[in-house]
Amino acid sequence: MAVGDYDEILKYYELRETIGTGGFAKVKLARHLLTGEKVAVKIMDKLALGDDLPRVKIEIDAMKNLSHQHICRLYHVIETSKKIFMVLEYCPGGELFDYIISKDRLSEEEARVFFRQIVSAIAYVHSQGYAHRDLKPENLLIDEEHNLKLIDFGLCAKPKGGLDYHLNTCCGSPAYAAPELIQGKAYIGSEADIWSMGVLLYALLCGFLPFDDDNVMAVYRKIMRGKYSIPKWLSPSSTLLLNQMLQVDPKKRITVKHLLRHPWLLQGYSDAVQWQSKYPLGHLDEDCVTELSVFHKQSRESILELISEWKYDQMSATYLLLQSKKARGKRVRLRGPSLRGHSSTKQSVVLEHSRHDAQLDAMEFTLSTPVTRKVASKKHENKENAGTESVLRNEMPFALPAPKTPFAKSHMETQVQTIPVQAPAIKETQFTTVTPIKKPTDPTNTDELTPAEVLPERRCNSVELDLNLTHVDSSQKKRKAKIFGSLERGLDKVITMLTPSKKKRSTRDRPRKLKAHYNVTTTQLQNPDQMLNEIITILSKKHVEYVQKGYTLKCHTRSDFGKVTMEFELEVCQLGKPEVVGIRRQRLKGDAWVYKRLMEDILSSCQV
Ligand code: H91
Repeated sequence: MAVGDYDEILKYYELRETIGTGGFAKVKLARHLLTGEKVAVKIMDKLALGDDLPRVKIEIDAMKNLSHQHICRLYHVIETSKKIFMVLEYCPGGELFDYIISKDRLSEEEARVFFRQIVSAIAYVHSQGYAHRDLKPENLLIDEEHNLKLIDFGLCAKPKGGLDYHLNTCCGSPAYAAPELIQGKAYIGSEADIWSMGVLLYALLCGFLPFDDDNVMAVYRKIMRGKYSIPKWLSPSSTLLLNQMLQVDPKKRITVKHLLRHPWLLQGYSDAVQWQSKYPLGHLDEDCVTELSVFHKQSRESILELISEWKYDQMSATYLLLQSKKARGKRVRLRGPSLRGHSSTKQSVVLEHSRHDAQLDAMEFTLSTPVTRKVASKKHENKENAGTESVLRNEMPFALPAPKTPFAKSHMETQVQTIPVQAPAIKETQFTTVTPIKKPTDPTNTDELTPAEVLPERRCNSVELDLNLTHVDSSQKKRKAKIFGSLERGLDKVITMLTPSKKKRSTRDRPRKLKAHYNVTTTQLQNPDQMLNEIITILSKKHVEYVQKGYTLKCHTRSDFGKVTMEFELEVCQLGKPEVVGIRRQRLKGDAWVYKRLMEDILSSCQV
């Protein structure tokens, strides 16, 4: 991909490493140059999107209308001839899914804190006339303050006549889909969301899914019967609430209105769930407007007018990021062109990060001092886009998306009341997916090595994954459970971001120093090289392909047909107090529950 595709985004943001991939998108960490705030940038290639393009339009339109404390904020949309960039609120805590599995399951108290936030977000979404239709723990992210933010509105719907109107598209992830949706009946979006929330609450409290099997049809049958097991640790009040949400007949299902003051959600709280937005778009913050008018040397009135247009351009982004800065108790100040702090004088400039710099620096995420260009202060809009045909503005026919996430069955070691659950024998071929890894040809994507760049002995071939846990003895099972629990339990501190220069050195010659985090497994080893070698041996044994980059192993699994089914990273790192080696893991692509089992399998084979 030509570097030119990134010119526009690099005017306003410093792009950093890829933090995830969601189906057809790549998500990168970035920094907004004017505010210095971290953001997540979802990057999509228009050509590659193909039939999924309408989904992107749906997501952008929905996110422009939704402004809520528990919904990931959209700041900026940049469309070029080839790419669509969505600049989003950054959530350093990652997915709720990873958090649940790191603790096996959540206590009722902790589940309640999260579930109140989920109910708040969904009540707001429904109040705005939308149904989300893809609620699952992978679509809830944890922010800096340990609050949840709902993402992925690509499957959401806003029926023309209001939410009481029926929908027909069957979408979302099978395991979370409501019975009426699976049957292909016309359904009410809000009722289907309540069912998915029931599945989600079950996953929070149990650490596995209520309706699960190796075979998708079997999952559908279980959903239609509506019978699920009730592990012994579930309290009667949790069981009752789950039963009210997981009613096969949508008319018998509890409504959001009743959820807001349901006794289970009120336990330990004096108030009903607050669902109204704390950040309605109609109200503009005085301090942020003042700072913008001083910075741009324009009257408050003209700034107010510009912000109120809500074009999701640099003006919207700067305002929203200033507002988020203020909400976190930081100074409402805009920076000059240099991020390195040499110059903080306010100038009316459009930042233009040199194309050449981006090419050279992307490898190690260093950013050279951007070249600046003076422009008239009112012309902050990107003129370069003027001639580009906008896909987002065009009316597009609605294409029905195919069901998205493959499902997988979770293993269960607990006593169950209604259904006997056998451990799964998952083979890699049993989950479908996705696009094969593309060779990264865009120079800003140098953090992903192509196979050609890898030493031959560091690569291995894919055969079949043995994720069958039935043959594992119970002591080993306990160890597996511990891998995600143990020391990192409760430690939800954010991995300290390394400065670019530090990063340059550490990713190559020595492991990074990281803080304990729920995505980091603590080991008893002190020698990082020994740990690295051990992981490499296990990966080879499990037929997981990998690319080594310093102490990071970029891993992927393939189906029998050669398609990449899962992508994840394992990084050997150095922990402090006690000074031991840790293993950071991050899922980039693939089914979350299948990933969970693979991680348990790999890490239990290491000396952790
Ligand atoms: N899953 C459905 O992995 C598989 C950190 C991280 C931090 C983020 C902010 C926004 C988004 C993702 C973030 C993120 C996709 C975001 C928002 C919207 C959206 C998409 C992503 C993954 C993709 C990467 C995500 C998690 C979900 C991390 N991610 N680590 N901040 O549509 Cl609205 Cl795709």
